[in-house]
Amino acid sequence: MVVDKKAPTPYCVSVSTALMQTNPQMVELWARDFDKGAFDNCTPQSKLYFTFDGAAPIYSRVNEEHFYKVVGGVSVNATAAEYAQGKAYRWLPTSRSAGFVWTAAGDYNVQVSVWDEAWNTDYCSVILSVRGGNGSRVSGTVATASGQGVNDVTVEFATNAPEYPKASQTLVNGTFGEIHPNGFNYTVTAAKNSDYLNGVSTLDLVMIQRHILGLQALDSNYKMIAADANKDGKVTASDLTDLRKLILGVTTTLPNNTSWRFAVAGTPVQTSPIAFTEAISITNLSSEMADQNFVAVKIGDVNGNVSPSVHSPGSKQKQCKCRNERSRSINCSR
Ligand SMILES: [Ca+2]
Ligand SMILES: [Ca+2]
Ligand SMILES: [Ca+2]
Repeated sequence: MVVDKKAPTPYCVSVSTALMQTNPQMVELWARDFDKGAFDNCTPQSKLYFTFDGAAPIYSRVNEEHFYKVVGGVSVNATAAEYAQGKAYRWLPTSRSAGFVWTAAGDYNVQVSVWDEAWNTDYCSVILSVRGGNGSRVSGTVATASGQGVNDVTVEFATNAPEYPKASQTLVNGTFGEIHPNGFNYTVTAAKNSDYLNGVSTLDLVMIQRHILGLQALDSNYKMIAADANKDGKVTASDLTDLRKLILGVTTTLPNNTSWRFAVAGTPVQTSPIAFTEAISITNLSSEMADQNFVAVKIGDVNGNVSPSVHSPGSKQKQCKCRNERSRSINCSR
């Protein structure tokens, strides 16, 4: 039997975050939020424990969630109220990490302790920068080029803070709007990847074919994005192949593309190759920002008959199967 007497090697990262808009304002962070790849000679990384200030959870309760504090060098039970005031720790066995609450803005020296399964420990010191809880609302609309709002689009805000990225869904009219902490840079993206067949028919194939043959060019750059089914930056016969398989029911998705793509409204779409801006960049959010809009492009639909408020992914195909139980799927997908 080998006894592990060597402490883990901590590897930590400083963190910036903001107070949440709660009353009273607070932010809860997990010791693991500061980990950047600590390792040990015996314990695998996924089995390491993380706490603050060298304070271990109550050993007999290590497999249950509990609040604890250190009194005279010993970990003892604490209350949720003490935790909310930043006077105790919370142990979460599922993440093998302690949590702690900060209730005021400021820069803090934080000691993150890493423990192996033999309870050897070492720590690293990092700086936590907690910013004031003031936030600003960022809002916009996701709509097709013809102005129809698209619902259930996932709008994601990313920034360098542990509680991010954060995502929300657009409402039935395609709008989104949420308060985010000031003082951060954000990258905002939109995504929707359901119901590939929505709005895609043989008429679209005909129009794309006429474009490829030079008989009638697609008359908007957004239509070029829609026609580029295999997402290779150009509109060719390969796109027709992928779309035809979709229409015939041979495939239910496009192998190289999502069902929707989103361009930042008001930014140019280049067509050779097809290229466009897919993320909104916000620098140092400091005040309300409205009209952060995206243009939604349904891949494969160049004549614009997509239904922008289809809720459940694949609902059309399901209905179709019921109606055509005895017939081939080729009949039902039109
Ligand atoms: Ca060890
Ligand atoms: Ca293509
Ligand atoms: Ca169409």
